Amino acid sequence: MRERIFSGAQPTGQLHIGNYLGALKNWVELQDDYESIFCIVNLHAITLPQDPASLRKATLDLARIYLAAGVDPAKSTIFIQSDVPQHAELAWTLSCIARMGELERMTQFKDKGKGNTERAGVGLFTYPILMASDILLYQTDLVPVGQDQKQHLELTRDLAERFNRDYGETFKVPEPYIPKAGASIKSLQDPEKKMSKSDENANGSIFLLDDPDTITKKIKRAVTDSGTDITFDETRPAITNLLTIFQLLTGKTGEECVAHFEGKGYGHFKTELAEVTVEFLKPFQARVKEYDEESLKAILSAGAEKARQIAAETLRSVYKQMGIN
Ligand code: AQP
Repeated sequence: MRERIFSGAQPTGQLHIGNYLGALKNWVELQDDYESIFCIVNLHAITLPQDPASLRKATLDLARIYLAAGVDPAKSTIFIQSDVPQHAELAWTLSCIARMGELERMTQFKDKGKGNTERAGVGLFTYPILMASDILLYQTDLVPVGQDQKQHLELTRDLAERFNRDYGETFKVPEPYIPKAGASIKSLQDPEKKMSKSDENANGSIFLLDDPDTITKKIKRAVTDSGTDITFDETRPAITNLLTIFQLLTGKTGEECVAHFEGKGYGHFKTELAEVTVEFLKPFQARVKEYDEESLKAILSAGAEKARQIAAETLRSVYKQMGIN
């Protein structure tokens, strides 16, 4: 039997090139070798307020993005989280074995709660438990995610190990799959911060559906560091970030990229990066428009059916081990 991967993205805001390079690109590459399950995590989206009509639309639009990125429904299971009620059920169960202290250490809660724990939603606090539930329900071997999810993955492993220890072997303990390059694409406006959908400054992110003009302007306005060489250099995070995007979009090695830009300046580099990005996103954006609502819903409904079978079996054994049912 092939090993299984599970991953997902939230239908919040617009997906950016960081989401693609850190996660989706790897899903597509791994789907030939792994039994693959990809979820649209709409229950995670409501940890922050959402407009209902926009959320409904964004959920289907995200399915279009998965497909346009190359996730193939003939090879992979694609579904919407809320179509499989076991996610929320297992989350409750795991919340009974998770500890306040370990959740309080989650940096994403601190960032998104903006330090205001009095006003922050409880869902934002317990979100990592729902994520653990997503992964453990499918007896997942490998979870391809960006660097920002590493801490949540560690919590998932801790919860699985604790459950197995206290109630008997039930869950597979998953491994993270975090790519060497692209695991944390940075904001074009502040290379100390990750590129983020919820960044108030849209110039920091290249969205997958940005038009060519916007992409070119954003890249031209991207901040640069001191020094002029186009090289990977930890002390120059801005150029390292831009060069990483170039490397991953062209498929060149790091050395090839550096050699390619030897003796050239930022102006030349940015022009070429903008061209490469626009050319990469053009066919992608055309594919996004290919899926009508009916065919999309058929794919998602078949995916949910398959996911429910695996999820129900896991939840049955969890309840049995705990003395429920
Ligand atoms: N900047 C990034 N570089 C590399 N990978 C990234 N991911 C997110 N940002 C980067 C990875 O994308 C996948 C889907 O992310 P998500 O939809 O769960 O949302 P997120 O991690 O919360 O992403 P954002 O863009 O930062 O959204 P907001 O602003 O809403 O928080 C994940 O695998 C993630 O690691």
